[in-house]
Amino acid sequence: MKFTSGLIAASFLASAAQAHFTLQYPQTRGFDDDAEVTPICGGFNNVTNRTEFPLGPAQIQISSFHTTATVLIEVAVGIDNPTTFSQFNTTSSGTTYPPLVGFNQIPEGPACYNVDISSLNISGATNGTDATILIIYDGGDGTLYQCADVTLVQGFTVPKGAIESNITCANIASAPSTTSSSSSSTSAPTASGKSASGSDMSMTISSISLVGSFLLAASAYLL
Ligand SMILES: [Cu+2]
Repeated sequence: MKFTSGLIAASFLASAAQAHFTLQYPQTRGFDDDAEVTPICGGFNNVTNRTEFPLGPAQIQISSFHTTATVLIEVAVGIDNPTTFSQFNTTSSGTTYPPLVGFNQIPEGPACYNVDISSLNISGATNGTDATILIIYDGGDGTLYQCADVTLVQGFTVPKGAIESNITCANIASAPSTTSSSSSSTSAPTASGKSASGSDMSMTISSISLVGSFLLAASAYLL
């Protein structure tokens, strides 16, 4: 991966006609590339389908179509159709819990995460509880959203074939706090070997863009 001026150009010129990212598993509430910028669920405001999802160990897979992107995955539990960011990462009684995946930076291609909702010890997250998983994504052309509506099922495991078999799912520790931009992942994939002279600048621009784009999302934790 090279951070050259091409990356900057790509960030500004990325066409809405090209996919930003897709959600492979669990099943998305809906995907509309042009509406993906619309909070909080990428233009899909109503729950139309709910699939079973493990209450325990599970995987979430997306496919990313930007050279580099940052991913944040949150869950709302016990709410039929969350409509605001403040309904994520917090119980009905106001207790906060961390995101499933906190500000993970990824290269282009598939990205898979091991998650375990039961490990968050969310009161009210039991067998049969409704939940909505929210993927927030920034590939440099705006903050994008997709949701997946699920029912948490004890003992359920991700069906074979739901996750691409040739990829490794990452164990990403949820960020304990997102009140500071310093908590976001800064471990960007570095230019292998020689880096172009514009590397530092494009990285800086990229970082500024990411921090700005995620401020709204991050503020949800503070509410
Ligand atoms: Cu995009």
